Amino acid sequence: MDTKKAGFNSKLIHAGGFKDTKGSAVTPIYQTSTFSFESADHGAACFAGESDGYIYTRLGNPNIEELEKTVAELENGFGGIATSSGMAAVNVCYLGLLSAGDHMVSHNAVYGPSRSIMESLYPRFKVESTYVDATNIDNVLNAIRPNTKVLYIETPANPTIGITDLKAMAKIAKEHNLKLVVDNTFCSPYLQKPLDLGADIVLHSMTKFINGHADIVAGMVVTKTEEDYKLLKPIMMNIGCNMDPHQAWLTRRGLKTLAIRIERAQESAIKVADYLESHPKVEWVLYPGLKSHPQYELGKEQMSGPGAMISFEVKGGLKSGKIVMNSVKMALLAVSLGGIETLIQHPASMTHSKLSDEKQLEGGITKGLIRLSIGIEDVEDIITDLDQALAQI
Ligand code: LCS
Repeated sequence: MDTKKAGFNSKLIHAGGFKDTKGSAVTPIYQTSTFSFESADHGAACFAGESDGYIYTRLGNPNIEELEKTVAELENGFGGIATSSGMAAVNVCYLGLLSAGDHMVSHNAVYGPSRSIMESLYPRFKVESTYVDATNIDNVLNAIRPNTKVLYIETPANPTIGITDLKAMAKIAKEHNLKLVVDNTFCSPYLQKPLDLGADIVLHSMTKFINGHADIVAGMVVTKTEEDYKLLKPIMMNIGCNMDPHQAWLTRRGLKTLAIRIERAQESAIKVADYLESHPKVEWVLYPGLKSHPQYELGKEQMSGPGAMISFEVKGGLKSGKIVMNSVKMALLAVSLGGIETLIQHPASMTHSKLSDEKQLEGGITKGLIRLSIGIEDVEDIITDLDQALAQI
């Protein structure tokens, strides 16, 4: 079936274009490192790019290709480049788009390692970066220098749930000849399509909502143009941060239920955010679905729903927060997000612990901030669990 004109849910099930010669409803796992050629000339043609045949799994594999085509179609992009992890996707973009002497501007509350590697490793290759609160457009404009080449945005940001105006970022990128790279992990293409809003490249930690079952680590880069695809694909292939066929198969399977998983988790997250906001022991809650979110209107405009990620702080800061984290009985005290189980974690000492206290605070990551990823359990049970945990303070 040609899914180009199909709806999002139909694409989730049928996109990818793989046809099994035996009629299997599900793509078999091509658990192979290499593929035999029909002849020496066929092998040469495969290497010359004159034949579609597969060569070697690091360069391409039916399961990986099916997933790449599916995510690219969901994001309305030219092509997808699957990677072994979300961090591999981040680094494929950094390495492909930045050279010695270049500069990158980014949001000060991106996923911890996306920032810490840029500030610790890339200066060795003479790449500079500036991190600002990108929810304020002027901060981004003021950070741009003559050597700025990339604008790297995560929205909603991990873990502050701050929302950056992607159309405004796309305008700035165009005016200053920058590549706009957007980490769309928190939304998935179901809730936000950065390429439609003007981004050049979108990336994902597919470990999260896209796979959704907390059983693999994976990443994806989707480019809007063939030119950027041709620039970035060889970086993945030559670094060797490719996916494994089984990892790709599991991700493609998880992706089929993306929409119903997000709908369910989001419906619960709205109720959990309301519950937390009205709880007397809670200091503040940040959730795009709450009117109190500073970018509530912008969120409604560029996202089709508020998602399943909530940050909050209890009165009494970290000391009380630890009591909540240590007292939950159903939610897992674990990092990662976007899976079917509710997770709770402490960014300052866990996901963002490699950033200095100063950088954490400048990015809005307070010591007491607790992050929740709402799963698909019964919402009554999620709230009961939080309620008994908050009662321990
Ligand atoms: N981008 C975002 C927004 C992320 O949240 C993560 C991981 C990555 C990239 C990297 O992806 P990975 O290599 O782990 O697939 N975020 C995590 C988190 O918040 N908790 O644990 C991992």
